[in-house]
Amino acid sequence: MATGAAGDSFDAVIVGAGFSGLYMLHKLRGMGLSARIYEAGTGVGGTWYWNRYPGARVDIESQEYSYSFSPELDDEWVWSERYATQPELLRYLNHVADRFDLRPDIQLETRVTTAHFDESSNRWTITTDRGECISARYCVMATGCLSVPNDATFPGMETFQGKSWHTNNWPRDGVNFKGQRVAVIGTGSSAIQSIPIIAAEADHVTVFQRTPNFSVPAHNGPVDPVIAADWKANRAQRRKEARETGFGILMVGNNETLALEDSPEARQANYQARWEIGGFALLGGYGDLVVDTQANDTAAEFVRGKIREIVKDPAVAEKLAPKSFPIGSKRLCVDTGYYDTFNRDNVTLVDLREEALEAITPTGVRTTRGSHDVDTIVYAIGFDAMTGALGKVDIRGRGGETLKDEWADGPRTYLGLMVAGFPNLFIVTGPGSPSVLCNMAVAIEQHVEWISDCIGWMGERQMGAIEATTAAQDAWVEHVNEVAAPTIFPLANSWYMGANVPGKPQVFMPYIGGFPVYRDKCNEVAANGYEGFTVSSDAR
Ligand code: NA7
Repeated sequence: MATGAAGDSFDAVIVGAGFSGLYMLHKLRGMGLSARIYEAGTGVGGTWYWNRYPGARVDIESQEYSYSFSPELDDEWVWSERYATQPELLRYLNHVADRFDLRPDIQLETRVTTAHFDESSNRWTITTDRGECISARYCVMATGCLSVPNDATFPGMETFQGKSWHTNNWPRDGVNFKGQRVAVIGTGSSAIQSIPIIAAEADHVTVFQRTPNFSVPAHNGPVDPVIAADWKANRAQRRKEARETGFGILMVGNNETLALEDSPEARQANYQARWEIGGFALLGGYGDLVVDTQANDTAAEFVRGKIREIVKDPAVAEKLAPKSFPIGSKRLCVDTGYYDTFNRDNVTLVDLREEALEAITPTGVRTTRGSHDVDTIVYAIGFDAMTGALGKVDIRGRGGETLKDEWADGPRTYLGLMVAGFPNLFIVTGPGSPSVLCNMAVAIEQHVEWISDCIGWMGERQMGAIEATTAAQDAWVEHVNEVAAPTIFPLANSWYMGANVPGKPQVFMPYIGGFPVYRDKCNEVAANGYEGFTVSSDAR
């Protein structure tokens, strides 16, 4: 592991050693630039380093949720499961770090605390929690969209006498639930993946649900040898096809037919076939599910029907059936045996809409209807998504303006890549880009390649600073909102909207115009000499 000395100077500092940071470092080094990653964790892997809760796995098929930049890497890495587990993904990212000899330029156990732009030198001054002060021409925030926990607190949390864990900061040695009474608070993806596994081990699990979520079966298992062989033989083509889909995912089999054009019987058969395939295939069922609420409701009702079929107690099934938002407007969960878990004798569902959570007590969880004594509490309450990690660093641009202040009413970026007033600061998969509404592997590669091309272009011309103009940023933000407005996405209190974090401005953050449209726009901007950016030639 590298250790930076005080006064180090680089062409670029990269914050974070997850999927984005590792590829960014590889690209910049390949261009002959000096770069260093600073990473808070004790290892590389980002999301897949921190989220070690039982059952953690990716919700996009492994073949697609991986880097495409190196055919050799693609050929030598064999995924064992259709949806890779967290340990397998972490092994993969460690393999990438070794294979491309990245570790000498990664400094672990170091949190970047401040990043200030110095207008006289057109460089960033970056400080860390180890007291280092580093200078870099460029600062790349590869800090992830879901990396800072939602720090919502519950009254009395500190009084609990048992053990408690957050899913996104899970102990490395795991947790032994044998003989334990466990409370799980939250029913998002992390809870939905972990509850079936915890319930199989614990004495009793009480699930505290504020909003029920839609979930579809993963039908996980070993990678289908036919699919593996097809991808091996046609990988470049399959990757290309994926990049031409709106969400950067090929294996959902997008159907462009409109839902209401099919008869109810044909729709049912289509949804059933897609339910049997598993995963996001259901949302690929019709071309209008994300834009037409009536169409959407046919898919939502299909899943509610499945919940009523699977869960034996009709009252519990009704509590689990989401009715307050369109399916897909919150990220669809992909599970293994989630609904069936509520048929177990040792699982109880507490509906927080009927009995509000009042406090955590020394012995458990108290609601308006009474106390639930437990030995362990699992907080699966999500993340301060998309802006959380950027807000944790004191980022100051021109005139000492802070990013926090600039974004007080919600994030504003040009293309989700840069912010007016913050020259030479790049964000990988920032708000205003497809990011979390795209296969993250696809979104990350496109951003890293755009950023490295931009840095290369600047270097060739000996330019000192590049900065988004306010006009281009305003127009982009307007476009992002315009595209989102007619869709189902603003209709949910989701983390896409910032609605899960108390006090956070509610703005739809990702770009929903589709990955190909977005990529073409980024390419066009670059081809036109970085249209919408001001470039100054004062390299010092
Ligand atoms: P999510 O999807 O944000 O889920 C968090 C859950 O925690 C959700 O059910 C929330 O209910 C619940 N929550 C949050 N705050 C509270 C409080 N104060 N009281 C009760 N319940 C609460 O996070 P995940 O980690 O599961 O998944 C995040 C993403 O990671 C996922 O979408 C995948 O992309 C991977 P709410 O719905 O807000 O009422």
